[in-house]
Amino acid sequence: MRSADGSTGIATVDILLINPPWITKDGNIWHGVKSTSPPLGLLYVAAYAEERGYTVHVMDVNAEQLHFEDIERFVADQQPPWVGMTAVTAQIINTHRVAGIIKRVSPASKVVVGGVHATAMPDEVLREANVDYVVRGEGEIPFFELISGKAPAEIGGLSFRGSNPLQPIVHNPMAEPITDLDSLPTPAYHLIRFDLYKPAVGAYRRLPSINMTMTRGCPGKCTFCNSAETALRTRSARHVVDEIEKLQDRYGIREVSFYDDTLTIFKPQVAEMCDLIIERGIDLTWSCFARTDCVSPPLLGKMRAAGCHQILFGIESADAEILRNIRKPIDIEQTRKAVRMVQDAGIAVRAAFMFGNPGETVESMRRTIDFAIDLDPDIAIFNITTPYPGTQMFDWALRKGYLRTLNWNDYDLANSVLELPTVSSAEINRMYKVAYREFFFRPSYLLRRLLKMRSWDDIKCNVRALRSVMFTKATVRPPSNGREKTAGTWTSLFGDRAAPTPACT
Ligand code: B12
Ligand code: SF4
Repeated sequence: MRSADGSTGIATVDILLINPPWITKDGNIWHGVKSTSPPLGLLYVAAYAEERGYTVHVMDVNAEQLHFEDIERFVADQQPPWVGMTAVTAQIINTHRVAGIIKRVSPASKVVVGGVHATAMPDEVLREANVDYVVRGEGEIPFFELISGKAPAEIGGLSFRGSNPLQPIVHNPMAEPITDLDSLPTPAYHLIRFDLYKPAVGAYRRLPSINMTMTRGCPGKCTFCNSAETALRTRSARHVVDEIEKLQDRYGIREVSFYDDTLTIFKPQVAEMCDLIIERGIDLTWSCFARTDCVSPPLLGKMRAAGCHQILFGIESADAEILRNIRKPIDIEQTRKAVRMVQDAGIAVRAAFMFGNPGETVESMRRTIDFAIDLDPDIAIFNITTPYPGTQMFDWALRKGYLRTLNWNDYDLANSVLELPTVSSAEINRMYKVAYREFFFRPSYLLRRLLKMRSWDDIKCNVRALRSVMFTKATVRPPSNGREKTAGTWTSLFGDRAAPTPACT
């Protein structure tokens, strides 16, 4: 490893990690809602390498509002031997653009891409010559092994261009999932500027806020989700609470957004975490994601007492047939009960719904909107179904010829990229707008929001959120050429549709 040297053109960092630019388009509901969270995956990879003696620099292009020229200047000046980038699908086109810049101004830098899109589409990512390696799945160990000189052929989860013309891209078997999550260091939050981050409007109570995870993986089988059937593991409650205290000492954090897929899947550990927060008198507010079949009144009581103020449930649809199609067959009466249970415990509910799932019709979307209004969660989020690469839904849609576009910039949940035989994209987009307007512009809802405002910041946030709802519009892309349109039968799309929902431990 090289020592630090301040002079131009000599690397002062061993590794540059970049969160590439995220596209923001008019019409995306996130447009105008200024929020961004620390790139947790990159910070885990960074911390693991730092702990082993490497110097790391993180550029979060979105939070720092950097331009391509800023990246170019930094890379030209620093010539970092290793550059790692993370990407969800909607970032991958920009990731390649950044990779091109890196190779142009620092040809010796090795470019590694990880994250959910690279994991799903390693061949595609490596077809671009500017990318040298793809790390599939958890990145800490494979990335460290790569930079420390282990032979690529021996690194679990690594994909790279090999020398065999018959097999130009080599995909090593996946690395074993990290079982002892307590062995991982705290994400390298010290490498980012805390003041630049803020969760989405309505999703937090206090600042500074931080995102963290207790668990990894999800046993759910949802066809639209990249987390489906991934190895489920948890950190110990003590490890999480120690980390919270450390972050409070270092950065004065007052709020945590738990970004676990379903935090409450490990009920005993979450209960223990709450007990520890209460016992140690930690002043904290926090939120998390959960499933409506993974909460119970005693747990919710503890969560509330430990500072939980909001839970996000992915409810998706009010139509039982659609819920079966997407392999999330939770009974809507159970959902109704869970929402009441959470609200009775004094915790707010943020409910997420999807439009445009297999089997969707105008009537089913109407039912979903009516259900959302009747359920009356504190906040609702409506998304347009997007079949991401790596999901069952993507494979199915590709097979059936239902994808309107393979331009990944359009895979941002505010575009209709699926063309279904049961409903047109135009109808989906229309109902998407109707949903936002009908849900948020109810006088009773507006009054409730108004009464909850406590500060000037609250008012500003709410006005921004309402403005963005008012101007929400989804985009319809023209169908891609040669797309084969076949009518599907919705009853046997994903095999075991009525698979049992995952049991909470
Ligand atoms: C929390 C969350 C959010 C939060 C915060 C995102 C953030 N910036 O932190 C919010 C709500 C803001 C959000 C927004 C979006 N999200 Co989101 N989100 C998640 C969620 C639930 C957890 C992310 C997380 O923190 N994971 C924990 C970290 C540790 O895991 P990780 O990022 O995967 O990183 C590990 C590996 O992937 C790898 N790795 C990652 N990067 C790199 C880089 C290198 C170099 C290496 C070697 C390895 C490596 O190593 C890491 C450590 O092991 C995931 C689902 C999931 N379980 O991952 C969805 C998920 C990532 N989100 C998704 C989507 C679609 C979005 C949005 C596009 C939605 C929208 N329209 O706005 C935006 C995109 C915003 C953006 N630019 O990131 C999809 C992505 C699907 C896809 N193929 O694109 C996911 C997978 C959910 C799903 N549908 O299945 N999201
Ligand atoms: S329960 Fe949530 S995180 Fe798990 S597979 Fe389904 S949508 Fe994904």
